[in-house]
Amino acid sequence: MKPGMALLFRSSVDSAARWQSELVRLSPELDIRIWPEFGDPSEIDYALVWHPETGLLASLPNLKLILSLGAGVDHILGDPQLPRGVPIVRLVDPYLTAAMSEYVALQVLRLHRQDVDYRIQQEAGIWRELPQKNAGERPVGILGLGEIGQHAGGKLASLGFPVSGWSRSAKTIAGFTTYAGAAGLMQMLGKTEILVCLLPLTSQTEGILCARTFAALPVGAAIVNAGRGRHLVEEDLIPALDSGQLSAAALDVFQEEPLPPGHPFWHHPRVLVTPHIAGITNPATAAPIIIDSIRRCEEGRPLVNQVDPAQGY
Ligand code: NDP
Ligand code: OXD
Repeated sequence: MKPGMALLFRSSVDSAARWQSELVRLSPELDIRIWPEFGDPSEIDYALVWHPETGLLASLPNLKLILSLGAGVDHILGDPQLPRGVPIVRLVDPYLTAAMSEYVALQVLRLHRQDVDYRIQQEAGIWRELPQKNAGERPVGILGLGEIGQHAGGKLASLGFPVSGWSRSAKTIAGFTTYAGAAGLMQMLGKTEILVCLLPLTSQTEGILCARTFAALPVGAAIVNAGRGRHLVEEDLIPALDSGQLSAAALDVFQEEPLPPGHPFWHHPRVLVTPHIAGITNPATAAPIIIDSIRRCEEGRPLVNQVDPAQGY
């Protein structure tokens, strides 16, 4: 890499020191500038970001490449001042993917084994056996068959769950039943007892977890949302849980993060809340991927995992 290349690091998570040491170890010639004290904006070649503030990227006139600190890029594409000609790459890291699959497997098993009901029974001191199926009798449907959806689906299939998945483009994946398009979604929902959302947030997918979707699931189905908070129409969830249409929801992402104090999800007995930790970016495994993208850009080689802003992911 040419000496003097400058990278702006901006994250809402306090991880700058770890990132700096990983990046410098791999590429000592890279000049890392930590937001907000990053000097002359015209000197910045690369921006490695999570939730950059509106206009930050547009203020960098010589920016060559935007690198997302996460797999999702809605936090970048949502900036109305985003400089449109600058390529964006998202993070695809097997470590992150494996973490997401662990989260999905955990929540699907909890929902399948009626952990929510047993927690409620324990609170009340009730010793009662509930009828229980085996995994092979509990169909799981995954919204989004990308890097994470396919990996998580593979883990669930290895646990014995019949796995279906839904994507934008039609696919054939060994061991999965696959669906695409609006009609495909309705077909999959009708056969899904646990619905897992692993979609990117786009104008097409926003609000997909809504009353209409819940009504298309069999009575007593459960949902897992590890995509983005805006996939869920939050006000539709509690009525679906209270009516018994849904039996439980495991949520890792929310419209407002942190989830505000007093939000009904905090205390609803059938909602499992985690603080956006399903897949935490790991600087040690992600830094080599970031450096590879920068080297590709410097050398004029094709980028990998480049985002298509027109599709929104
Ligand atoms: P990918 O881009 O690899 O996969 C996205 C999948 O969604 C693809 O299968 C794509 O279809 C499908 N899709 C997109 N739009 C539509 C649509 N309109 N209709 C049907 N299917 C659609 O993404 P990843 O698997 O790497 O990541 C998925 C998301 O997971 C991220 O965008 C992020 O929001 C979330 N995430 C959450 C984390 C957490 O900690 N909670 C951590 C990491 C990621 P096709 O295959 O046809 O393109
Ligand atoms: C991601 C995330 O998109 O952490 O990687 O949510």
